[in-house]
Amino acid sequence: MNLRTASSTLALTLGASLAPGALADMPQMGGPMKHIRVMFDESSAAIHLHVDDSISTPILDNAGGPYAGNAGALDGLMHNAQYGWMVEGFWAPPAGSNLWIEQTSATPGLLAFQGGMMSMMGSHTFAPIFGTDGSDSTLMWNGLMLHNWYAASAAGDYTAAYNVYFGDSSGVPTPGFTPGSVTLHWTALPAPGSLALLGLTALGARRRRTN
Ligand SMILES: [Cu+2]
Repeated sequence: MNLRTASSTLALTLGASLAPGALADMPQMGGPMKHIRVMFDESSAAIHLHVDDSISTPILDNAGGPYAGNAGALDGLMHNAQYGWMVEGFWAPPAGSNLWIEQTSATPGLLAFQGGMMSMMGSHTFAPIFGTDGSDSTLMWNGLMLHNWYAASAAGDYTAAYNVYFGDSSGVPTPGFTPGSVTLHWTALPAPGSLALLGLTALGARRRRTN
């Protein structure tokens, strides 16, 4: 091996080992924020949830990684954090109550990890939530914008249903209030640009035309 070949081999090796890790220390949301607005109607004592339908169904994908620190929980999984819980209007839980989010059902294989505000990645713990790894199905929520991470290891369509309710410090519902309900949707795709992605994109376009 002459000197020129040796140095270009070294450059290739460095490039391959540095580029992905250096650029992908923290996972990407996967697209624009898709907010679930959480409103409280005091006159009917009911919580209402509204999903932003202007943003299309989030894609769980395996772009990026391996990730630094706790974000390593997403390594090797397709993932997305576009969905964000967001309080709308000026209201507070009744005295002695907190806001709780409960996952009431989900497609088997859908995993969830605790996030936070996208502008404060340091606040994301990536702790398993909503039944993942034996965690509780409920999550106390402080009302600040919350973008949790969803992940899956198998391609396909996933859904999860949630109630948002007032409860005491251990999650026991506060009597007299109607919870809000919502179902969220994702599609898991193995790799951007792959044949699977092209096929599903074509399928999606066909579905839209027939709707
Ligand atoms: Cu947000």
